[in-house]
Amino acid sequence: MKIGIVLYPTFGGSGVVATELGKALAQKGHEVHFITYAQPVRLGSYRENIFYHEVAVSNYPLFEFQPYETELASKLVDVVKHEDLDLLHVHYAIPHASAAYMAQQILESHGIRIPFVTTLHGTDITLVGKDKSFEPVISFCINKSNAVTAVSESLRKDTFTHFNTTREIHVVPNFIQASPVVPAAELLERRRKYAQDGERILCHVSNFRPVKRVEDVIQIFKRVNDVIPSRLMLIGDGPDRYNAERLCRELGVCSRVITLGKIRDAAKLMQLTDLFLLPSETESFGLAALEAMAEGIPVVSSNTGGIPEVNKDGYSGYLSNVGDVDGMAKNAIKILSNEATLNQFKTNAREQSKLFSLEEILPVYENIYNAVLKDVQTVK
Ligand code: GMT
Repeated sequence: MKIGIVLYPTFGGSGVVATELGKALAQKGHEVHFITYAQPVRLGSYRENIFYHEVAVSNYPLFEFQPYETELASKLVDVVKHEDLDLLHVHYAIPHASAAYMAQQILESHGIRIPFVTTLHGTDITLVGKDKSFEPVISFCINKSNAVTAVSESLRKDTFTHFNTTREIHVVPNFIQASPVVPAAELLERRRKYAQDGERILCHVSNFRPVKRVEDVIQIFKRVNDVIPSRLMLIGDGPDRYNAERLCRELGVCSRVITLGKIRDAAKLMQLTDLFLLPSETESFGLAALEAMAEGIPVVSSNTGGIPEVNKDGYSGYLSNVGDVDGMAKNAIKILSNEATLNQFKTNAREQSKLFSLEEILPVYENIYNAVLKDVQTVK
């Protein structure tokens, strides 16, 4: 198949999933064309069967806001036509599904039929979607997509709650490619750069948006560090980084906190840690938690949105209500205070992550692609 993938190229989970999916499809022999405004962060170096088409964003002075959606739709028309694509897979309803719909209509007028699959990731539904002004466009795009997927059952339900649609939405969870277990001696050596022997390392990875509640991360860490000598590794950057650093100073824990900023391959650092914190306000899935679990790192998280579908309470970690920093700290201490308990949670976390392996999920997407292609051929 020749597949066009439209995504946000940044560090966000949707971009990561879309890029990893494209890489896996290419490895299986499909021809994959990424179409977006910058090189996707996780794309890395040259790979066979992968092509990247950059959408040039104009800076014509008349436009105070550049018409990205229109530029993307034009690029899609061009790439579908000249690369002879079979289908488009767009990640995010707006502006990607709306641009795909526009491209589909234009191509139709040229006698070319191209189906598009829309994957809903969360922010488009749970955050943006709550701004009612977007509702007509998002509902329309969902209804016009040739197939729609959502990354969790919770997101699927939210979509029906917030949008005017009754169409079928397939739940296709995010996935992870299992990484080889790193020998303990090597991990210990690398971990000594960040913590002394006997200390625990807690970790948080996000884009530091308010929805991630990074200040809760600091509050939880303070409570844990009061009982168990620990370090906190913060990976990522965003609007709440300043608030997080200010709170560290206020609570007097700065010297215990390692703030690393944006890192392309966060998993290499996550694997040095003992516990992942994800106290988010809302999370359609929580890919970062799954990435931690795949490295054998248990997760203490909130119980919001799709997180309970990923992190199993009392098994791969613990769940608490949003904002319950005392409860999350208690749970963290429960996991970290005893070596045997910690090792059991680490094993469980890795086991739980296997339910979301790439090998399980890739064929699900391929089946959806085949079904939409069949539908289009039948209509022809
Ligand atoms: O919230 C983020 O970190 C970014 C955001 C995105 O759009 O890339 O993530 C959303 O999609 C991820 C991949 O499906 C999910 O794992 C995240 O839970 C989801 N974020 C929210 O729902 C807030």
